[in-house]
Amino acid sequence: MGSGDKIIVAGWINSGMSTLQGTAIWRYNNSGMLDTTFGGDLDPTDSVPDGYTVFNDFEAVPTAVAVDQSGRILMAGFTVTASGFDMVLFRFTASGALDTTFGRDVSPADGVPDGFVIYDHDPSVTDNELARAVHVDAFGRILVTGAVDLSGSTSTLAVWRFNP
Ligand SMILES: [Ca+2]
Ligand SMILES: [Ca+2]
Ligand SMILES: [Ca+2]
Repeated sequence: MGSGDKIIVAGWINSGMSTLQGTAIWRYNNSGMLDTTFGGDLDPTDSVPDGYTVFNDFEAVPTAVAVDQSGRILMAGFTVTASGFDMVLFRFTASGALDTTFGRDVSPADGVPDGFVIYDHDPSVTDNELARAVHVDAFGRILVTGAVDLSGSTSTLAVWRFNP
C-alpha cells in the first residue's frame, strides 16, 4: 500500500521476544529499505525509529490497510475473542504511532482515545465479524467491508462507515 512513494505492510510478529510479539505495520522506502522515519525504536534501541510499529495489547489479525488524505494509516482486521471474532479498525499517525485522536477510550480508560475501535454485533452471543477491506472516501470517511456471521453458519456481507 503506497503512501506517496512508501510501501506499507501489515502483518504479525512472533519472534519469541515478548516485546516484539503482536500485530505490526512496516513502512518501506521505494528502494525497499525500512523507513527509519517511521515507527518505534525497539530493535535496536539506537534513537532511530526501526521502520515498524508493534501493537500487542491484544491479538489482532490485520487483513487490509489504507492511507487517508493526511497520511494516516488505517488498518482493519479482526481479533479473536472467547465469543468469536470481532472486527477491529486501527488508525496510526503518519509517523507510525497509534492515533490517540481516533477511536474509543476503553483500554486504558484514561480520558484519551485508544486509536482503535472494536465492533462486536452482539456481545452476549458467539458471532463473527471480520474486516476484509478498508477504503477512505473523498470526504475522509472510512469504509470497511467484510463479513458478519450471526447464525454460526451463514456469512453476510457487511459494510461499516466511520467518521474520521
Ligand atoms: Ca532503532
Ligand atoms: Ca463477535
Ligand atoms: Ca484510553
